[in-house]
Amino acid sequence: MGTTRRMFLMELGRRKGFRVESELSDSVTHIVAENNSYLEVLDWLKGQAVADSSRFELLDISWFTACMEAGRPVDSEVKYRLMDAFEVMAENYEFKENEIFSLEFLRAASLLKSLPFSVTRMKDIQGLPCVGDQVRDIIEEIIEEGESSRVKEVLNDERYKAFKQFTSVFGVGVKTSEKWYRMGLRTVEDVKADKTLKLSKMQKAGFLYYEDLVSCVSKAEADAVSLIVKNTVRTFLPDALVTITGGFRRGKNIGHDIDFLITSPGPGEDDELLHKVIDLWKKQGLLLYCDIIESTFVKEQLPSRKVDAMDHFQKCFAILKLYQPRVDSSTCNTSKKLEMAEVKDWKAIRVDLVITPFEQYSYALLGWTGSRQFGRDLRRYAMHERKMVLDNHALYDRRKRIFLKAGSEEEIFAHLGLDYVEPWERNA
Ligand code: DCT
Ligand code: MG
Repeated sequence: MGTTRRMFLMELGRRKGFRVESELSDSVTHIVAENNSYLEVLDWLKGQAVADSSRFELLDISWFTACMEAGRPVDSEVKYRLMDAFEVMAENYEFKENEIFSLEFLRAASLLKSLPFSVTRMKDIQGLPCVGDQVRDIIEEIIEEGESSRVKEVLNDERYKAFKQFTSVFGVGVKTSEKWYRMGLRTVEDVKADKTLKLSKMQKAGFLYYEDLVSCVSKAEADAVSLIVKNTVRTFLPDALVTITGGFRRGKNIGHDIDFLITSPGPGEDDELLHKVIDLWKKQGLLLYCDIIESTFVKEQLPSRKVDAMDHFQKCFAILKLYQPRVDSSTCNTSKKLEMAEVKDWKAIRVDLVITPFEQYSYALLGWTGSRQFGRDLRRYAMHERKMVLDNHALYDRRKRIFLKAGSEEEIFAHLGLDYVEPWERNA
């Protein structure tokens, strides 16, 4: 993996009390790789001067992230190899815009995550939902051979590898990737080097801050940004409610961005708040990029019936400059001080701000907390089992033809006739 990402993950591991080495030595117990197959890592190991390579556990990055989430080493069994395989398959189908197959694998990954036991034999998955033929085949291969030929094929596929790189850039989706791939481009470097390409403002920022943005956001960084957002919002609106949503609210320790929901119990709505916040950050030199989208909400409009519809809130997709604490320079000599002055002391962080009217806040909170899959299934449940339409703004009872008000997430679950599900239980 890239240097910045590796440094970031190593630092994260150390902060969680893990011992992380960058060189292979006899003290190493687990080897973590990203975007490499089991065989590739084995090949690499052969080239290293170690007496006995069988004592290492070879693991994928998904195992490492699971450990960071749990705060301890988790069982390194077939489960993580399977989840990783499913993620690769789902992603590859997403790149091919085959939503049905992509969902099949995402659901299978969720199912595995929620299983209270480990899968070691085919018998373990008997009778489970969400296990279609494709999923079954891969489980069988991995249980029997330790890896899947189909997944390996995808990982080595030229198109998959190129799309994986392209879509890792902020502002680049499947459509743009397709275009670049057809032009013969294969890597992020290829795109950067091609001066004839017309990039959007978003993509330009994506390339400019690429290293920082792919390295992920830690919980500590999320907390630091949260303080900045709260302080800025409250200078303009002292009683505003600012809540972290997305993966961090679900208890995740790392994320690709930080999502915030902002509302105010006071009378009237302030369309200007978001603009004031952004202007202040601009003045303070903290704003690296921003795209403000105005509200398109129409009063009394029925909730969207599409499970993946965008909501209508006023929002802003931004990149903020987060200054990072650095070593005290007062004890350094002059040349060291000069050297430190040149070192970048900030990190670019993706931040989403969403402004919601107070009476829609609980629905917005439920929607923006995610996970995407949890939200999608909750909407499907509402529609098919309750004849209700749920989106990020409201819940509408189609039989009674009324909107159901909710002052908390608990009330929304109650309207749906479901037991309350805590945010950290919504990861699958
Ligand atoms: N969401 C939504 N409408 C959107 C975008 C997102 O309702 N237009 C919901 C779905 C999940 C949640 O908001 C947060 O979205 P992400 O930030 O994409 O996901 P995440 O779960 O926070 O994961 P990550 O760690 O990758 O940010
Ligand atoms: Mg997020």
